[in-house]
Amino acid sequence: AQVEALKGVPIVFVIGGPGSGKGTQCEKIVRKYGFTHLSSGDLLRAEVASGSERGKQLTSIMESGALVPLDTVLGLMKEAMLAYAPVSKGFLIDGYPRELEQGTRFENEVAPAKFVLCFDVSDETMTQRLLGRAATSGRADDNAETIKKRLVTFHDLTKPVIDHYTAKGKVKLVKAEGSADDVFDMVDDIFKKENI
Ligand code: B4P
Repeated sequence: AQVEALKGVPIVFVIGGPGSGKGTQCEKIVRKYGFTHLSSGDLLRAEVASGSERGKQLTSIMESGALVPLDTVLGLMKEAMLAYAPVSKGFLIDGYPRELEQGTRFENEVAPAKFVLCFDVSDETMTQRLLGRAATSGRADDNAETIKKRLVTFHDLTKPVIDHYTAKGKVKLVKAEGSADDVFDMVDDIFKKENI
């Protein structure tokens, strides 16, 4: 059953490879449109930082560049959405779904997504951006070896998600090689056209 409190609230999935600019663009969307931004990666890192039992197993998975188990991510996402549901104008679900089943389970158990915002960037550019972020992020997964594995995970598991929603006519594809501001101009056009 879907979540009653989320009926009628617009939900946008934001996907793309590691370092494709998901988090960066979501911040800009929030500034202009006031959506609630929920990043699966941020939720997982917060869970790790909390020192919880659930968090303990996550660090090594994230360091390996693999996906954490679906039930963990979906559980965290659902909890956060319920907490914000009474005040939210809409949700940006950033970094999710990363595999097909994440999308199906979310749409069955939470609510359907209005559309899927998808950032298209070459592996070379993603690698450069993440290596750039490594200098300041302190993130265990921003290193050359893990980045390579994250790209493999993206091509193997997340590309099929993009194909699936493209076939359903739900994907808004953004070529995101340019500067963050240039990319946002394209994102903004999409949000305007969708009347959000
Ligand atoms: P995430 O936290 O989602 O990490 P990410 O893919 O690197 O995206 P992020 O949003 O942080 O970076 P952005 O592109 O904005 O995932 C980390 C890990 O968590 C995964 O590997 C996985 O293990 C786990 N995980 C997360 N979600 C999961 C799920 N649903 N299921 C299972 N496991 C999950 O920015 C990157 C850098 O590029 C920044 O430094 C930024 O400043 C720069 N940048 C952005 N746009 C730019 C532009 N246009 N030009 C120049 N630089 C730009």
